[in-house]
Amino acid sequence: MSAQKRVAAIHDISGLGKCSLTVALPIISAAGIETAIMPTAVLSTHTGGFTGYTCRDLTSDLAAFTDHWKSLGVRFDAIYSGYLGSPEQIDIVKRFISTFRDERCTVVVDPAMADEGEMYALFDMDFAKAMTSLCAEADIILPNMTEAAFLLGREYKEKPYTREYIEELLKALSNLGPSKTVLTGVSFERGVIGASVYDRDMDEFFYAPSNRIPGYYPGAGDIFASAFVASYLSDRTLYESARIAADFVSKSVARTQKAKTDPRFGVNFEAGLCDLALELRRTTVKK
Ligand code: PXL
Repeated sequence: MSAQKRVAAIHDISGLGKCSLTVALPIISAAGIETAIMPTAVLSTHTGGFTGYTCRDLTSDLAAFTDHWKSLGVRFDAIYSGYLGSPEQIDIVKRFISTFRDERCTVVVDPAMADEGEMYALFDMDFAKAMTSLCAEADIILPNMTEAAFLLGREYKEKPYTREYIEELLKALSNLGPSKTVLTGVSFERGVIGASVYDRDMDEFFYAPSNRIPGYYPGAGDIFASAFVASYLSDRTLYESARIAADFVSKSVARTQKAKTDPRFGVNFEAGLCDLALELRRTTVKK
């Protein structure tokens, strides 16, 4: 058996509402990959639709976390960052990347900060600028359509999109630095939404479509990104990883819609973990 891979996941812990580390851990673990976690804050819930949540910021612990891990001589097959609380935390993640990056480490940045044309509560355009500079350090970024607009300082456009528009956007995002870009929330026609992928090294575009279920499902982007990381580190290609992640999210949202639960509490991804694990155990050769 080959050595177990290890991911460093840098996100908050939201106690209720299934997002960030509470989805990254189970999804990446289901792929048989070790997940070391650096929690950036502890909240009672995420900020998307709840009021009265608590938030304990852990910024002052993060440099010592990084230094302690370095002293232990560990390495990571991927560094995967998501929701971060401030430009200061973004600087700490940059330092983490420069401390641990090696030739076999993939840096994946999910610039979690906005959706549906709006910034999440607590963020502003200065944060978006700092996030753009973090994306410049990544190998792979996974913005949604709103985050893509804010990263580029452009106006957010509503769906449906044309292929030309999406391909131009993907190239502009790639020009920020990352060689691979996975753009979510891309819809060319009613009833279908998916992820568009651009690999600059190959100059190739792909589209991974799935059924669109109307409504806002907080945490779905984090579930997509975590399933993507799990798949990519399981030696799936960039496109295959986006397809597996899009399918995993779409099934999770469909289950939740069928159960008619309050979407703020997150989607039912747990029921799909066994199938995801089985799919990722099958061996394939990376191109
Ligand atoms: O990426 C989703 C997310 C994660 N963590 C916190 C959030 C959100 C979205 O609102 O508020 C704390």
